[in-house]
Amino acid sequence: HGLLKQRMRDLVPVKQALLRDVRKRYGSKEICKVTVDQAIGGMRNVFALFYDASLLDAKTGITMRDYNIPELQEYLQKAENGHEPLPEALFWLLCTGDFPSEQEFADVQQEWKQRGQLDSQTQNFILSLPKSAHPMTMLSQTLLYLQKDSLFQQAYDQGKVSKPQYWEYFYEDAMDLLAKIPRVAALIYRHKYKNGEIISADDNLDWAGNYAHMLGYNKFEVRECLRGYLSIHADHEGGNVSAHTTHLVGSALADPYLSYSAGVNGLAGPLHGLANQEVLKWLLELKEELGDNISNEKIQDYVLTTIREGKVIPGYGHAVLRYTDPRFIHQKEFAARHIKDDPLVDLVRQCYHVIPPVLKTIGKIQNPWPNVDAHSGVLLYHYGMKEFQYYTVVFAVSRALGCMANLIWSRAFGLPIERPGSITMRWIEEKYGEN
Ligand code: FAM
Repeated sequence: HGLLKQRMRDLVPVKQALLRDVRKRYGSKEICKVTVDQAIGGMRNVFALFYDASLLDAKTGITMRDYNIPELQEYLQKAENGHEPLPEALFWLLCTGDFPSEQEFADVQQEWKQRGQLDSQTQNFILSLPKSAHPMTMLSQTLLYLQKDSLFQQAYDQGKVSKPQYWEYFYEDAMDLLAKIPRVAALIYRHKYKNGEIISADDNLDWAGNYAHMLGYNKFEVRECLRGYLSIHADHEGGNVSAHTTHLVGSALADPYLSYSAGVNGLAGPLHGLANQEVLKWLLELKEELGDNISNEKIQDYVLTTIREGKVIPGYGHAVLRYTDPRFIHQKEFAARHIKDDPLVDLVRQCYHVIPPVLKTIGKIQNPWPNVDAHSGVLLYHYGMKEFQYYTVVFAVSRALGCMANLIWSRAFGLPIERPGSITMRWIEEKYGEN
């Protein structure tokens, strides 16, 4: 077994005892009240999920195991001469709450290399998917294809696994899934856009660097871009659609492949992860219509026209955040360090100044500030990945880290099947009606 599994074996009983204690002491305390408005309005600010690896603050943004994005960038391992955090290190942190030592970090990296091989049937499966399918659909389908390899599912089927062991099987599946997902994602890209010309993995590279390499991008800067990208998108607490879906489906003891395939389907919605492809589309259409050197006033008018047409401004707004997303800032700073004179990157910067005041004038929008998706696409576009339908797949490779860490812990904590109650219109009227 790898060092991470050993560490988890030490940690699981300790944290199980902690949770039992928390439950004993605070189990009957009230977290929040739920109004009829909240039930109808997408459950905003209903705190009814237990999800331990990350927490989102409306003002300051995400913390993963209590560390914010700049701290993660500072403390996690980096590549040689690199500035961006490495996702292998982040996964250790998400699982254990501690930063890995060099040896622990190297061990996860090594394990993912060993587990990452795609056999020829899996490659053929991907290469046989219809090219007209959206890359997110291909990813979800391939995760379902790989489900036959689920050790949890096999052991459960054979009656070999009891509840205290669930997490160990989830762990094995999660590690396999994480090891394979960049290779699956890269092959989907090569199949859909590059005539199926496969680029083999380079075992000297890290997880994210290797993903860049297998996609066909070999500049150090692109690797760095992906290292940062895959780290900052990893987790955003439990209530977002992809994390919540994965968690919910997993609660029925659907294995990690089934659970994450479901999460990926949610991420593929335009109000969630697909927003990053929508941003690029919106920016390119704006440029097409308004040309170069666009004035602030013209952008303002364009924003108002988009909204008048009944569409959203992709990349802006958030269900929880009420200020600029620190993940947006991270990418903006990356661009400032690495990218000079790119008209689209400049346009994103200009939009950052111009769009929020316009959105503020539309009273109903709770958060006029940019989210992570407002920036990520232009970075990939800059480095030559023009196929913006693919961008959410990169998000999905990253989100697997958070979803898998949490899924393992959900089984380790022995959390039950999730089953909230629902109400009808009649129920509301009968309970609160005048007579
Ligand atoms: N452009 C236009 N209208 C917007 C808007 C935007 N960017 N953001 C919110 N609104 C509208 C929203 O559609 C709603 O209108 P109706 O009442 O007519 O339905 C109203 O403002 C109130 O919405 P809210 O309470 O401010 O936001 P929600 O919590 O309902 O929704 C988002 C949050 C993210 C779905 C919403 O802001 C949005 O659609 N943004 C654009 C899509 C996007 O960037 N999604 C990515 C979110 C991201 F962080 C992620 O998941 N990866």
